Amino acid sequence: MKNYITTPIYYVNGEAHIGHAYTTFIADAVARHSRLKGNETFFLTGTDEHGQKIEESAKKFNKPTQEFADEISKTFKDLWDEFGISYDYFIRTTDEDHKKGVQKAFQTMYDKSDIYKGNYEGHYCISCETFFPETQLIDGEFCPDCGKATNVVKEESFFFKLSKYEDKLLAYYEEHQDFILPKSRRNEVINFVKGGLHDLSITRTTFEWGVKLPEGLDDGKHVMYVWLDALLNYITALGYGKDEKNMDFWPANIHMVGKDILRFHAIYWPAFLMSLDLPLPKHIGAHGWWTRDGEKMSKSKGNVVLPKEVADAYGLENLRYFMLREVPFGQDGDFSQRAFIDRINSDLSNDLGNLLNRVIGMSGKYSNFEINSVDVQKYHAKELNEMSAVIANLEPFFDNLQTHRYLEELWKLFSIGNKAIEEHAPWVKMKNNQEDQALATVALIANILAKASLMLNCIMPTTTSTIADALNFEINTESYKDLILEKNLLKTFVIKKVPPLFPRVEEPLMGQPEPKEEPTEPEKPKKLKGKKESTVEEDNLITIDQFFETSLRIGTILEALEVPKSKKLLLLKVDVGEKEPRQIVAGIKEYYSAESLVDTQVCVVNNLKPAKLMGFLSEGMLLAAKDKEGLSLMRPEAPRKAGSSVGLI
Ligand code: ME8
Repeated sequence: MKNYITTPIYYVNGEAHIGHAYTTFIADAVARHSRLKGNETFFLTGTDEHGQKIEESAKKFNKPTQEFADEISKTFKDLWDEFGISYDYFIRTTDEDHKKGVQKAFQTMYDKSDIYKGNYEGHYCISCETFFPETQLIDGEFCPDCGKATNVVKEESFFFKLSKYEDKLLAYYEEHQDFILPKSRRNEVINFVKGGLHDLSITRTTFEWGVKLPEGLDDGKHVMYVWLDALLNYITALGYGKDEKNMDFWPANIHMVGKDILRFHAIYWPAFLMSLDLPLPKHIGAHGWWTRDGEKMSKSKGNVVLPKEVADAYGLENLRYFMLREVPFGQDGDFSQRAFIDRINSDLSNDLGNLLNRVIGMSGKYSNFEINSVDVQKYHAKELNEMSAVIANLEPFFDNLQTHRYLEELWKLFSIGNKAIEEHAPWVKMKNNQEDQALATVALIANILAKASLMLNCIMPTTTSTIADALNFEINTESYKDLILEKNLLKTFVIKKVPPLFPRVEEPLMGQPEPKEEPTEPEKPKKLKGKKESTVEEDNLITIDQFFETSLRIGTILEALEVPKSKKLLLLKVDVGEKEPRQIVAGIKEYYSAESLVDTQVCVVNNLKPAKLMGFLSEGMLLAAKDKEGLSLMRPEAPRKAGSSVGLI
């Protein structure tokens, strides 16, 4: 099967921010997954370089427009290269081949009588490069999309007969229910079309930075409207108007876009294609908007998040994971470092990283890193079935671009693995001379990690390749077929040690650095007599890293209430130094009254998965000591700042 996947082509009026990176990451994941499944795949990205906005930006920087476009286009290309984006072609709308293709399309539509000359009178938003009828403006003047002031435009223009395609478009949406993804966005497009389509002005005369009209129609006055020029990139990149070399990839499987430009892709572009007698793309995927700490990102506010800065601080693949896991496709999402850190620590470090460390540790200890054929099926039929069921349900989430659900489901594999280790306690089996059982558990974990890596590869390509390397297999179409489609297990394998993949992050890594303490001369230790050898039983010991997987914080109780109908539970609001207090449901009602707790301090386990107790969400637990006589909460000896970490000394 041939699959063609595209990102929008980005305007060259500023550098890429995390919004652009998000679209590119999802499209890249779709392209990688398609390739892994053995499909012939063409992935396109590039830059949109014409139009009044770019011409004006170049003027501001006092640069010739082409030189300005060259510079910014290069920053996009360099960033995607540095990020390992697997594009097959990077198109620029200032490429000569593209311009020729656009002229051919214009001529074809003109010959079909879909283009005519008239006069345009109305409002134009330069920032959105969009015409608006007066009825749509805010306060008769401002752009309904970006809120900026519009300009009054009165000029001769060529028009595209968009109105002619109204019924055909509506019929197409009706027949192709999944043309627009998520489906929740369909209605907004349908209502727009039902509201009546005006013919579209597709040339401008008041500036020059655009594609000229085809030879016979060019009078030196008109240049093409930037959106006509831009949308056509999706076919000129395949050779339309030139050698048609890759036109067999058309129609696109998916155009990935932000919700801001859905209308252009779901209305204008299909109408242009109908006019050109070309098939329509199979899907338009419109994702939501990223904000920063709840606010729209803008240069003037100084709150733009630069993807390179984030990737340098937290790791590129952690960023890909976070963005695709955190937000349901189609909905808006907020970029907060706190949420990002929590994802790294809980999903990546605790769940995935921990399982990998455990398999490496156990295989080293039990069998010198080599596992020969063991009967996983015999001892772990239940887990193997659970694993297959999770994997069998995964693909539809990905196909519908619900990457957050896809990853949520995929993570169930790690719970199956971690639970199996607790239940089967292979260290006990080793002690009891049941080595085959212990090794079967290790092999189960290796298989879980191998299969999960194949499914996670499109989102975390390098990380999963490292995991595959540690498990001595390669991620490719054959192994996908073998381990996922045919549901086989790894046979013989040698496990390699790899350094921990997901170091925990304790404090935000971007913004103001924490002040460093001045180093002081260490005091010489006094001579003490102590034990030379440990007598602690070895088997259940943990390393210091394992201890640090638990995040302990000092919390101040702000509010305490009794949970109705519960003998044991109190509902607490606890300040743990975050923006919002945590809600914690604690089983301490028999020992403490609600009132006595307010304004006291406790020690909170801060990185537990939230759970529901009697219908109340609990986002942590408290440390306490309990014996026959009663229960005491663990509290700092003297008051500490809420959020101070409780560690080892
Ligand atoms: O619109 N959150 O280019 P553009 C999420 N050249 N995504 C965001 C975002 C945010 N805050 N900001 C930008 C154009 N994006 C045209 C496209 S296609 C034929 C022509 C992403 O540079 C999102 O994908 O303004 C959005 O649609 C795109 O960048 C707009 O990029």
